[in-house]
Amino acid sequence: MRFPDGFLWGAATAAHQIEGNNLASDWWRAEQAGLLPHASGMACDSWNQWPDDIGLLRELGLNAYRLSVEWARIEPEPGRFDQSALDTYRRQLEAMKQAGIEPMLTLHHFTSPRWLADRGSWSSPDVMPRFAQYVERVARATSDLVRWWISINEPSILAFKACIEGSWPPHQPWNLRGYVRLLRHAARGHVLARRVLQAERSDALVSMAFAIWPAQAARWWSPIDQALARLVDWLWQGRILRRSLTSLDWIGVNYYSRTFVGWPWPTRPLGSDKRTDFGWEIYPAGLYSVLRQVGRFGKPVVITENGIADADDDQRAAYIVDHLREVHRAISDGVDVRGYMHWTLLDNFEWAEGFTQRFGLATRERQLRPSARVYASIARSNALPELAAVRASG
Ligand code: IFM
Repeated sequence: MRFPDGFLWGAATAAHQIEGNNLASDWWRAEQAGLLPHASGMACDSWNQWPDDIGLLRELGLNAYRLSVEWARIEPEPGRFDQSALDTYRRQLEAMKQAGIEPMLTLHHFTSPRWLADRGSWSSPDVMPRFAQYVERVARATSDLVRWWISINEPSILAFKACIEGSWPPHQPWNLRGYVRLLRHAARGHVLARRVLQAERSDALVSMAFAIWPAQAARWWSPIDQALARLVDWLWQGRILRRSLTSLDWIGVNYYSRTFVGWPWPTRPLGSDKRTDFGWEIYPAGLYSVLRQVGRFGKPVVITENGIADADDDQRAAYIVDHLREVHRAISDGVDVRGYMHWTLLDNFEWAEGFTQRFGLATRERQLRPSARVYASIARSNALPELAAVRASG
């Protein structure tokens, strides 16, 4: 089961989750104010220990790394750009290039500068020119080193958590207007970011990373549940993807599991009993169907996130292999999949769950888990081994 030549084998991270001391961000402020159950603190201290992170990628033989730059660090006050922060990111990118690791750079991964939050954050139209200005600074400082870009990570999750559930900054439960505006501004912000990036570097490849949890009818025989599943799919994830299609050079897919929808809303977990520490159902076949679904748009696709909370590492190796089989199946059926970024390199700050959910190929102390070796051997050989061999090797 070989993968195409040049396939990108990587890991993915996000600045707030690993860097530590993200002082000027809306998340930091909310954490300190006790509006969130956990505080990120030093996180994985990657702001200082990034050479070790790159060392891990090298040890694993990965040829790609998806990381994010933090807007709050780069522009801690409106219009004041911190050159030393940009220089730090540049050094990381240079080190990656020297190590033969292709960077994939995310420009916005959930967190925003406090000053932006004070002005209405992504629900205010002011965000769009501000975002474009910030992207321009990042592009000027780094675009010679970066070809693959992600403008915004999982806008639908951000909108849901911030403006429906209200559990994330800016904590606005059932602000439907804010929800719609956030998604609209994210879509427009992406278009502006792409324009800026391609003005700086004409071969820049720009996407968003879309959280795609296929919605399925809780009771397959119920027309109401089926209609609801289609509606949720469309409102929650399909709409922004289709709306942005003409301005996507490729499609970034974050896939973890599926979701069941019905009326009345299902109160107990449905699907199989195979679950992660987070309680998410392990459902590799869903990745195949998502890849087929987005493959129809005829653009290159990258799995920008896929991973498992598994503190004792007894499920991760099989999880990786089972999902990669589905990726391989989609490629064999004609989907132009270019890469796979495993979420995540290190156990990190998992947002409202703090450090309780361990998604890392390595611990915060940078100890690689046994499953990381399985992933490394797949990446090195650019092929999937027989499942039996993987299981036997533990
Ligand atoms: O940790 C997150 C990441 O920031 C965005 N996608 C889902 C991951 C796991 O919950």
